[in-house]
Amino acid sequence: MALSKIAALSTLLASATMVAGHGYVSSIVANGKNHTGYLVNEYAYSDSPPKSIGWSTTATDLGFEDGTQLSDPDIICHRDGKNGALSADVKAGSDIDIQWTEWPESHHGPVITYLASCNGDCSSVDKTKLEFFKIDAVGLIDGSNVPGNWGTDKLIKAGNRWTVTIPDSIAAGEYVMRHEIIALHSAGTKDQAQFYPQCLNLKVTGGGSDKPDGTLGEKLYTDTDKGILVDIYSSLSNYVMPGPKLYSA
Ligand SMILES: *[C@@H]1O[C@H](CO)[C@@H](O)[C@H](O)[C@H]1NC(C)=O
Ligand SMILES: [Cu+2]
Repeated sequence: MALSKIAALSTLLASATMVAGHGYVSSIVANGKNHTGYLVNEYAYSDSPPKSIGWSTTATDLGFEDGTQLSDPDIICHRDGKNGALSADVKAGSDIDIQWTEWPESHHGPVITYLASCNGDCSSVDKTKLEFFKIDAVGLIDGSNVPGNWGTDKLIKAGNRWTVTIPDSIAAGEYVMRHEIIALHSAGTKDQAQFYPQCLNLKVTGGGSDKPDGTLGEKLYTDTDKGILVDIYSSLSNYVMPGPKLYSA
């Protein structure tokens, strides 16, 4: 075998081992209805994938963005993220259940959810113009046993599921929900935190009049934020959640 082939094969094997067990959002339930997400390991190989509320991505390795990509458009809705064609109706003030396919226990870190108004139709909005406000974030729940009990551990325990409440104070309209896990198992080294953003379109009904200020996706984090460059194996007593502060009505 040519050397280059051996190299390619071993890279493939290494990455196959590395990504075993990473997940993605395969569905959500909103207003009692189950909506299929962008099934990346099927749709990315299809010539005519079904329309979805989930944004498409080419991250078929189920991989991540790293700390060098925090001002790259790929951080917004994952690798080559492109608008979902559909959106899920949801009443303001109600809960959304979010189903991940799986999550590796070792990949501890926060689970964070943002919304950004599309100011119109999310199926055609320019993602680089979306301004995200944070509606939910769970980081370190209990740091007593290193590396601690994290949002990801809660997610796994719930069956790789997460529940988030859509604020009842926000104005009706279409929003991109950016739901993200940040895996911190290697984050003690600069740029080694792993970002797994997932985008899904919502159409919020009811609600109030709030139009919260938000932050562009490419401005959410820097690679030296306290919650991004952090060694979770040094007993932490608290964790500083990265990104803009939590929205409250
Ligand atoms: C949607 O339905 C699928 C298939 O029954 C199920 O596995 C999944 O958990 C449901 N999604 C949610 C968020 O409950
Ligand atoms: Cu991994």
